[in-house]
Amino acid sequence: MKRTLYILCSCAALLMLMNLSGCKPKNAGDATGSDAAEKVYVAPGKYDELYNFVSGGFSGQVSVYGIPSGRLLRVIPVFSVDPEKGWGFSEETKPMLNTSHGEIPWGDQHHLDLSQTNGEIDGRWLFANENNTPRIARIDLKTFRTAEIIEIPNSAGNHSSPFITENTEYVVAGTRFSVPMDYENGDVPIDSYKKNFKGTLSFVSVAPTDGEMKIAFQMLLPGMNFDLSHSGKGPSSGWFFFSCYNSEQAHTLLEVNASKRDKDYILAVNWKKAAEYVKQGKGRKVKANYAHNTYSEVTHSATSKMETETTLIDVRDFPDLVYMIPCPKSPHGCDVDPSGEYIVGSGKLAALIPVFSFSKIQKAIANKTYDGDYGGIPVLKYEAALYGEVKKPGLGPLHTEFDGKGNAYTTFFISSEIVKWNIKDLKVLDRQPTYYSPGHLTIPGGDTKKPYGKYLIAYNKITKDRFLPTGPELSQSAQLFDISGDKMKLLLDYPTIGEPHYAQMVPAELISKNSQKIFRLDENKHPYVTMGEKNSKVVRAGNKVHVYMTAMRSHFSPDNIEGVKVGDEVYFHVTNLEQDWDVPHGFGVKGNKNAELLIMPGETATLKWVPEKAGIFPIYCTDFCSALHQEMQGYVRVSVKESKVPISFSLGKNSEAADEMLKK
Ligand code: RUQ
Ligand code: CUA
Repeated sequence: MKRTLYILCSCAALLMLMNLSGCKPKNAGDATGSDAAEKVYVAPGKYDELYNFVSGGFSGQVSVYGIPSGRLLRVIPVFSVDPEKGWGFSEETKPMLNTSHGEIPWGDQHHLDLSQTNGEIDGRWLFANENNTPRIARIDLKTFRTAEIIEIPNSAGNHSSPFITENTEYVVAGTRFSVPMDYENGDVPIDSYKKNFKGTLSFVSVAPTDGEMKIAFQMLLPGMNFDLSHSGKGPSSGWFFFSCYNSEQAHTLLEVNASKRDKDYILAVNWKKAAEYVKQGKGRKVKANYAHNTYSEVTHSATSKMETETTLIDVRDFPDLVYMIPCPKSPHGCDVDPSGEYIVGSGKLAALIPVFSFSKIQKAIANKTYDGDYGGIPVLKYEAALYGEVKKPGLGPLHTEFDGKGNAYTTFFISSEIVKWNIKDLKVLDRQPTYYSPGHLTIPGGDTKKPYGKYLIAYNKITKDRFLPTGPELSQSAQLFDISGDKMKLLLDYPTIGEPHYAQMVPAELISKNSQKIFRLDENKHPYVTMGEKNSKVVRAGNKVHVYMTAMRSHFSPDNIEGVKVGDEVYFHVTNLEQDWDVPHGFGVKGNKNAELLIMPGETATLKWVPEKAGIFPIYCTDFCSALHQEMQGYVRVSVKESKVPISFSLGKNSEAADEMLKK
């Protein structure tokens, strides 16, 4: 009883500490002077120097900013439906959001990683994780569209994801929540956690040419929480490092019960060896049920396939695959420097930063310098793996990025600052306040072998008074720093979308040169494509009505449709015939319980509509496409169920019957 009380008290103290986030740094943190203004000013018509891809947190989407201006360029729908673009509303995109639980309209998107070749950003794909219903998405940077989503079975709260290996061989997914495995009976008492709950780390292979993802294998580990991860590089290539907390294996009141031990762990995983074992046919095949969704740029349609099996590597059967490195106080960030030698663990509740040495880790493994084991996994002696500690850096370190010039930059949530320190001598070089309580930060290429440096962006969790108030809910704030000099200089504050966690930045050139402008109409293999206006038509098949419609400045063909009946399933398959850059057409139907379509040049998209009452229903283009955009409209006549009105459609003419009627 006394003990519990003590724990609760110390926890209260801890919580107070955590809540100190609002304690305001002294100077107002203004990026003063024309100096800063000049550095972020991108003149009208000029382009930004970098793309910045920002995770959307609970918005489920990814946003794209230009840096240094901080201008929002685009929001890419990924895990959440987006009525603006019809994502998840058009028939073609609905399968992208399919999971083993059925179609899910929302996701919680935390981390992003750009594809790499030889440890450098190659500009091909952007990977995004989803926590809530574990998934990984691949975004094609030619089109800035989500091309693929794979669900991760035997996992819950896919947080340490989607970090990639040096040549994008694998993208990983580590479970935050340990849970009973999908292939077992999960109907167990929650307090049987220690016995029945397991953690998995999934290695998803990425095909080198088309990027297609596949769950190559899953590693089975004792129940605990996996938080973040980064791949080794250079000398540590072939290894992956995962931070883990709740080694206490608590299942309730984690803020107290998972903060008891002085140290949790960083798990070092030899993935190259695991991959070899799998290649040799080792590991156990287990039944699984997970969705694998792909979007085709040829058919402009997604397909969702249910997969049925994964390969499980129980680390207890393969003793040379994983090792645990003690890391103080509930480690969060787990970052590897550009040389691949130093691994930085950031304990959320720690007042120092441990830096581990890959070569020392290897030596400790070779010499079996162990400090017992954890659930059968050898635990290396802390000192044997440690390169050194950054002393008194600040309070509550979370994440670290690198500038490629031998410096590391760490965010501190509790003391609300960014601290620059030298990787070799571990001396603090500079500290700048942030407004307020930063989580992640990003430097262009800051987690690769070759950082571009120059800028740093802090993503702050608390905004308070930084912008004009907008009621109880505020946008989160990003802060851009110039890191080209010895001291970091604040340049710009700007609001973000959703709740950004990790982000990536990359010189614009690498991506803009490949950016696709249109889809070629002659390559459109959509099953309901309409090649040219003369082919437009309306076809009834039972209670289904298929409208083969075209859009061209400034009309739809057909634009008058009759013969639709209440309760019909009407499918508008709209092909945008334009072949010019930046001429999308939109499509909306009055009263439809659905979103619009936004159709790019050369693309076909389908909107489903089930009319519920008879009458005249306008349709129109929703995207201002020409001087006569406001003329781009039409009508659908809906008759009662029993009606005998035949299907008819037209563009630019009256029917003979109508002409007769109007004469009278
Ligand atoms: S987290 S604020 Cu979801 Cu990456 Cu550290
Ligand atoms: Cu087409 Cu407006």
